[in-house]
Amino acid sequence: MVDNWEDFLIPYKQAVDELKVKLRGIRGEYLKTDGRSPIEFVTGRVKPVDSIKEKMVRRHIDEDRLEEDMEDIAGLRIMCQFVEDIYQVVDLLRKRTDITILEERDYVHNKKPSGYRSYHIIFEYPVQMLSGEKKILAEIQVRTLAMNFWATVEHSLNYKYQGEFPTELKDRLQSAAEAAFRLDEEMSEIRDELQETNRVDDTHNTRKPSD
Ligand code: 0O2
Repeated sequence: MVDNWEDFLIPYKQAVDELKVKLRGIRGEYLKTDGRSPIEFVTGRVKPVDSIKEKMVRRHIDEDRLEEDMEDIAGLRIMCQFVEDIYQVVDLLRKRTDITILEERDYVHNKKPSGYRSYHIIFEYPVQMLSGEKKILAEIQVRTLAMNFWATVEHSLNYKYQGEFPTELKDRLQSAAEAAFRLDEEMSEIRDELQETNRVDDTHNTRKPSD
């Protein structure tokens, strides 16, 4: 049983705070070296106690098994401009030595029935406590700005409808999710074309007049 929720959540809060700094640091480093970053912005939160309790009921998680069975008490989100950036960020996370990835769920190319898309990474993270090292479970969701827009709005509507959307609304949300994904694809194509144009221009500009 959890005697004191505030105490129970201390390592999770520590992990979220540390990881926000680290991930924002990567963005800064990218901007300095490449002029652009696959990470647009980072958010993080500790799951509110009410949501933990609600999820314990929904997923039949025993309070004694919370640390092992609830993976997203500490949650980070990384927002990217392009779908390709998501995979660049995932690769980067795979190489880090301060996190141990336990599971990856690619809901970007395997969307959920609701239409939801994101790349989820479940990992173990060591937090240095007064009592010594404590390994906690945490989740990072990596998504585009368009995926984040859809998920944010859908989540707030979900709250209102308690997950029981009328069929028509469910269908419209699914097609809105597809529209968001088409927007992502279109933006990637525009970027590719611009890069190709710049590449051709550069080639012409570097040719000597006699060429
Ligand atoms: P919150 O409030 O964001 O913390 P389950 O929750 O059972 O569906 P599971 O297997 O625990 O899913 O993990 P999954 O599906 O990999 O990730 C669950 C989290 O992904 C959710 O956390 C949401 O953050 C997000 N998510 C998954 N599906 C949807 C969706 O259809 N719409 C939106 N907006 N977000 C989704 P929580 O704890 O449910 O909620």
